[in-house]
Amino acid sequence: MKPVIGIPGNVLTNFSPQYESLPITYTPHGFVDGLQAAGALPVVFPISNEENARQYVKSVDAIVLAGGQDVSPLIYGEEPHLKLQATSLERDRFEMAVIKEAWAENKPVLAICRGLQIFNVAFGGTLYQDVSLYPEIGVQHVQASTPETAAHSVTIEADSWLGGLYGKQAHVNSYHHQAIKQLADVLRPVAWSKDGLIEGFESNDDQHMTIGVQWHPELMIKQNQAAQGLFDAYVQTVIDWKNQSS
Ligand SMILES: [Mn+2]
Repeated sequence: MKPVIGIPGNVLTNFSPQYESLPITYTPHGFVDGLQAAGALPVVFPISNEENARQYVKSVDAIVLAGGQDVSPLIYGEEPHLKLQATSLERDRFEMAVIKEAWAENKPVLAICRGLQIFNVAFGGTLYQDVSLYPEIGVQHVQASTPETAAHSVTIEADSWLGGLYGKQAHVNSYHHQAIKQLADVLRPVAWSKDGLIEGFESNDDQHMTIGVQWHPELMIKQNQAAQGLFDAYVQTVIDWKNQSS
């Protein structure tokens, strides 16, 4: 049996004249391609009431959290700064419920970009609402080059899941104007850009399998072996995790 991996989806409005602006539930296709190529069956969870998160999580073996909107600063107790971009409280609340449920059931989570940010906030962490407001954050984190291009380097903790995959350094793409400020205490940082931002985290304990990356492997799976390799390794980890706990 292939592992089934749930991806909480997003809603696109004003999609195309063809659909007369009918809202569309979706996930970026790179996640589908990356997980299918790795031998998993991805399924999309439409944004839903928090009370449905439990049944959705029970229906899958693991979770992948996708990119998208800014996380609403109301959730971590700040007012929106002028540079805040679009948010969705409905998506934030549903994804936090999915995250909490996956944590309670010890199901693996791979959190990508916004996924890393909402996971951090779900467990009490905070975010920089816009990294351009902080002169000390000097690396270009919203890259001008195309998505399959590696834009900046990250230093990786050797003794970590990501370190086992990438080694001590990797070159990654970067499309985030927000970033982790205070890391949630259930997490440990395992990857950093040269300006000191946390670009990757894992869970602090052995009971949970959580991997967060601030970059977008799903946008470079065709060009970058390590990017598809991350999905391959995650799906293998999900299989091993399931076998070990059953
Ligand atoms: Mn970055």
